[in-house]
Amino acid sequence: MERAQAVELRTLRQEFPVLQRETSPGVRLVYLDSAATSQKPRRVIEAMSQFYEQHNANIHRGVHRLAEEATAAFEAARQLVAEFIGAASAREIVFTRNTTESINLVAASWGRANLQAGDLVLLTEMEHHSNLVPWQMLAAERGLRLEFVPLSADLRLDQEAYARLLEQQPKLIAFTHMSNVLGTINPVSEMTRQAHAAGALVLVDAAQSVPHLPVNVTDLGVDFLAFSAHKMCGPTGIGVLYGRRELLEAMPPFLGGGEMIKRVHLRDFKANEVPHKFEAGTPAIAEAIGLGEAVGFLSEVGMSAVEQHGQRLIALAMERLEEVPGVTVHGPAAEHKGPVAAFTFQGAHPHDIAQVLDSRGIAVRAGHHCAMPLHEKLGLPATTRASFYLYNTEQEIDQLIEGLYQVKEIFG
Ligand code: C6P
Repeated sequence: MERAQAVELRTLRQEFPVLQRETSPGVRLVYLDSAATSQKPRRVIEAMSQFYEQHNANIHRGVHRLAEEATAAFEAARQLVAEFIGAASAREIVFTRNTTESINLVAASWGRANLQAGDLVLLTEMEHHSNLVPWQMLAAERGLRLEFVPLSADLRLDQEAYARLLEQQPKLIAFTHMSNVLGTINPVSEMTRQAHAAGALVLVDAAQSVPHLPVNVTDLGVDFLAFSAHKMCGPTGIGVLYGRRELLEAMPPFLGGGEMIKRVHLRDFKANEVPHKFEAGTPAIAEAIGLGEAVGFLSEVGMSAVEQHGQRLIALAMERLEEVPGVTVHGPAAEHKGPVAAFTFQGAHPHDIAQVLDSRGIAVRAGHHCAMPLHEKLGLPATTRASFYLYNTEQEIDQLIEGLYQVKEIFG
């Protein structure tokens, strides 16, 4: 039985120490910036401290007791991550620093080995800079063509335009599962099926989806999938690249150094097996263990329960935000969105809105959210973004709305 069936999801707040703090005397923190980074439950913090207090050693090197314990804990975390996203094997899980590094790894390794001048890489107009710039860099180096699936009028992806772009036979389509600005959830399974039928591989930026939805790479059929621990109750400094094993095995290494080799001579080397081939140098060991603990926590809560809670919150937030005169929420209808609401407020700059909210203990993000081309497309220099996670409550949405009425009073 999923734990959420026995425990009210909102009581999980108690497990997040930072959510108990005040931002100034008498002002309790209302954290609505989980799309930037989530808060961490006590058990993740404790798992990392416990590692440093009891087991700290480098991994895959020593034969002493601590080195063996550290190696076992690190590899156990990899296994937990593999099971969490439905990968066939832990060998398909490469630990990186974050989503950004995972995408750069594919661009630098698979991209350089497989793409030539004139080849087409398909992206979309709603990508985060992490899934644009690595391809722009590779396109400049290799003479690739980049094309972009446009937005539809309701701020989803234009699927007819996608089908037409596939006729140009791209080598790769790289797109986000869930937009960090619009909240749009893209139909990964269907888009992947079409891409494969057209002969393209698929990379999914799952930085925002793995924290919020059940994601199963085998069911989705994707070739690569990238995400970050810090947005899913885990620590900063560690991310994941899932890659289909035969693809990873055929790819050249990304960074060179210790751990990624089997043998080294003065003039050449033999690369290690996957996934170690892509993990040069001492990795983020405590962070991997923290990620494993976060995965355990989310699995106990149940990702369906996390998804349903997010859907309830975003539906309510959209309804309440749209009642505030002058507020426009940018994104599709709530049923097509994850729990992210980026909005503008007539007469008030997004940074001013964020500052007024901050004075009331409410943390939101203002700016372009690392999606400048998307904001350009929307004709907006910036938006204010409230994002929700499993620890947020309906009462916090009330507090956000009250804060916005204060913004209205101040800025007219
Ligand atoms: N978005 C946000 O506030 P990193 O920084 O590598 O962990 O994740 C990059 C990234 C990639 N794709 C998407 C869809 C993302 O949302 C992010 C991170 C944060 O929206 C920080 S810019």
